[in-house]
Amino acid sequence: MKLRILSVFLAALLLVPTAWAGFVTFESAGADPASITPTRDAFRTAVGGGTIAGANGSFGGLRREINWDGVPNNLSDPNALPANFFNVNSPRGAVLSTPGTGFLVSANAGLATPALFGFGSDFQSFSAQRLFTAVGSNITDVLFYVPGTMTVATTSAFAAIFVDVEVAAQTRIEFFDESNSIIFSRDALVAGNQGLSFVGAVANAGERISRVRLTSGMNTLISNGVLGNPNDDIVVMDDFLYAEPQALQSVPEPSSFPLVALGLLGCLAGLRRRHHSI
Ligand SMILES: [Ca+2]
Ligand SMILES: [Ca+2]
Ligand SMILES: [Ca+2]
Repeated sequence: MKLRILSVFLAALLLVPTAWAGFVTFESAGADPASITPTRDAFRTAVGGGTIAGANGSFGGLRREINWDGVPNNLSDPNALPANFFNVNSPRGAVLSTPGTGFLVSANAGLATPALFGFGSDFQSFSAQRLFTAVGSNITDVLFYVPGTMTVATTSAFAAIFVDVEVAAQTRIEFFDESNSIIFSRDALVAGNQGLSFVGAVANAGERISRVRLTSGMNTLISNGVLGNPNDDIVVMDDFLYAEPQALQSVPEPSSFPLVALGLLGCLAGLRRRHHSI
C-alpha cells in the first residue's frame, strides 16, 4: 500500500509543469543619455558589482558590460567585428550570432569612415563613441560562456540599449532557456528619432538564460550609410549589461526524470519483495 501511494506521488511529480516565476523588467526611453541613466543605474544595482569596470568589463565579478568603445579601429567600421571578440580578444563570456553576414562596431569621429554608421542625424551613443549592429539582419543572438573558455554558461540578467527606436513592437529583447524555450520577451519603448531605449530584466526565481535574442527594428544596415530595405525602422545598439555567466549545472535532463523514477520504483519493489521474503 505504501508503495502504491509512493507511485501516485511520483507520477504526480512528473506531471508538475515547469513554472517560471517571471522576471523583473527595467525599461525607459528618452532623447538623451541622461534620460535613461537612472534605469541603467537601477539595473546595475539589481545585478550588483558596483559602477567601476575592472579588466574585461567585469564589475566586481558579478556583472559584465560591453560598451563597444574599446574595440580597436581595425575591427570597427568598415571592418567586421569578430563574433567571438568578447570571449577571445576581450574575454567577457559573450559570443555573437546572426542570420545576417556579420557585425559592425561604428567608427570614431574624425576618421575616413563616418561615425555613427554614417547616420549622424539618426543615431547617438549612450557611451561615447561607438555603437553596434548586426549586418544584413535585424537579429543578434548572444550566447554565454565562462569568460575566456568554451565552457557553455548561462546568465540570470541581461539588458541592452537600443538607438533610434521610432516604431512600436519592432524592437525587442527575448530570453531562451537551456532547452531553447522562450522565457521572457519585452518590446523596447519608442524613443523617437535619435532617442535611446533601455530594456532588460533580472531573473527573480532562479531562471537561467542560455541565449538572448535582440531584434532591432525592421530595417537592416548593409554598410556605412547603406540600408538593406525601405522599411522603417532602422535601429542599432549600444551598451549590453549582463550578470556574470556561470557554467551549466550538471542536472538530469527533464526527459530522463521518468526513467529515474521508474528505476527508483523498481528498487523499491525489489526492497519490498525482499522484506516479505525474510
Ligand atoms: Ca531616425
Ligand atoms: Ca558605446
Ligand atoms: Ca529608427
